[in-house]
Amino acid sequence: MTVPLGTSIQAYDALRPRVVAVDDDPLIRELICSVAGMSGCDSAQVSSLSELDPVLDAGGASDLIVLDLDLGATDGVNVLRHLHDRHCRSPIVIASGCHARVVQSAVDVGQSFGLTMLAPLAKPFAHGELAAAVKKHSASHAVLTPEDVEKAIWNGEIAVHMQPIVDVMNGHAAGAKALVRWNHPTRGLLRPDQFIPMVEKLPLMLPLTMEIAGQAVRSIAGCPAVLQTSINVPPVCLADPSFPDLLADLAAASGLAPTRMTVEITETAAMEDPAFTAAQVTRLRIKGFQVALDDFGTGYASLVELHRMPVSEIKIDRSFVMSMSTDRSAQAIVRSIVGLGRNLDLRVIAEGVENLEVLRLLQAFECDLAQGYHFARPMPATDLAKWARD
Ligand code: G
Ligand code: MN
Repeated sequence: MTVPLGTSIQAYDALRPRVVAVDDDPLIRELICSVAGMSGCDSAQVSSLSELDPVLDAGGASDLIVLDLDLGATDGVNVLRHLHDRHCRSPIVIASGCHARVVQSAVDVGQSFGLTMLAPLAKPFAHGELAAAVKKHSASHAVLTPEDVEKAIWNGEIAVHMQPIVDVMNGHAAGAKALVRWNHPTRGLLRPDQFIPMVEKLPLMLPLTMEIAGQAVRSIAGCPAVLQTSINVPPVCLADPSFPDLLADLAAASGLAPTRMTVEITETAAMEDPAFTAAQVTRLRIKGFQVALDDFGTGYASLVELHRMPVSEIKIDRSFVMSMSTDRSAQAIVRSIVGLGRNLDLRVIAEGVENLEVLRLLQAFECDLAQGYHFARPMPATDLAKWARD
C-alpha cells in the first residue's frame, strides 16, 4: 500500500516536535519561540489558561511545554492541574523567577499529578540552557514518517500487549484488552500516543487495526475459552464498510467464536454520528461480536442514544475510577453508570483500578468487570496464557 503524498505531508506536520510557551511576558514568549525555531522545532505561545486548550488540541503528540509560574491572572499550579485533567503526556519545563523552593514544589506538584516534569529553568535563564532542553526534546521526537509506519506493520515491528480484565465479584480472569506498541528499531518501545495520532491521518489505520486484532486473537487462542479479547477500533475503521467482514474473516480463519471478541469504540467517536455508528455496531452484533463504549462518561451520549446504540458493554473512563476513593462525586458517577448499565442490561467494566479500596467500592456497586494496575499491567501477548493459568 502506498500513501498519497498530500496525506503524508499533513501527518508529517502534525508530528513535528513543538515547543509551547506559556508565559504572560511577550518578550519571554518570543525568546522561547525563537530558541525552538533555531532547534528545528515548531512553536506556539499562550499567555493565559483560556488560550491553552485550542493550542494543545491543534498540536500533535510531541509538545514540550515551557511554563511560567506567575501568570498574572492565574498561576502555573492551576495550569498543571488543568494539564492533569486533560491527561497531558507532554513533558513540562517550569521556567520561573520564583524562589527555588517554590519552583521545586511546583515541580513536585506536577509530579504528584502524574505529569512528566523535566528539570526547571531559573529566570533569567541563559539561552543555551533552554536550547539544550529543546534539542533533547526534538531529538527524541524526530519525525516518524508514514513510510516508517507502513514498514513497521509489514516488518513485524507492531506488538500487542495484553492487559487482563477480571470479574469484579470473584477475581477470575475474564479477558484481556489489546494495547498496541511499536517496537521501533532505534527508539525502543513506542506507546500508542506517540504514533497513533499520525497513523489516524493516513490510510493505514485499518491494516494496523487488523494486525492488532490478529495478534489479540492469537494471544487468547491459548487461554481458557472463558477469556475474551477487546480491541480499540477507531472511527475510520468503524466507518469502513468492509470492517465487520474483515473481522468476521479473521475470527473464522482462527476458529475463534466472535462472541469472544469485543470491539471498543469511544463514546465521543460514537456520538459524532450516532445513527451511522448504530448501523455499524448493529452489523458487528449480527456477526456475533461484542461492542463496548469506551471512555464512557467523557463524551455526551444521551440516554436515548445509548438506548438506541446496540452495544453490549460500557467501559467507565479511568479518570472517574482512579479518583473514586478520594472524590465523592467521581464515586457517585461510577455508581450511576453501573446502575445505568444494569438497568439497560449492559455489562459494565471499570478501567484504571489501581488499588483494593477502589475494587471494594466496585464490588459494593456490583460492577461486572475491571481492568487496572491493581490486577496487572499490560504484558507481552505471549505471557497472557501463563498469567491466566496462575
Ligand atoms: O483502550 P483502553 O481504554 O483499555 O486503554 C486503557 C489505558 O489505560 C492503557 O493505556 C493502559 O495502559 C492504561 N491503564 C490501564 N490500567 C491503568 C491503571 O490502573 N492506571 C492508569 N493510570 N492507567 C491504566
Ligand atoms: Mn478507555
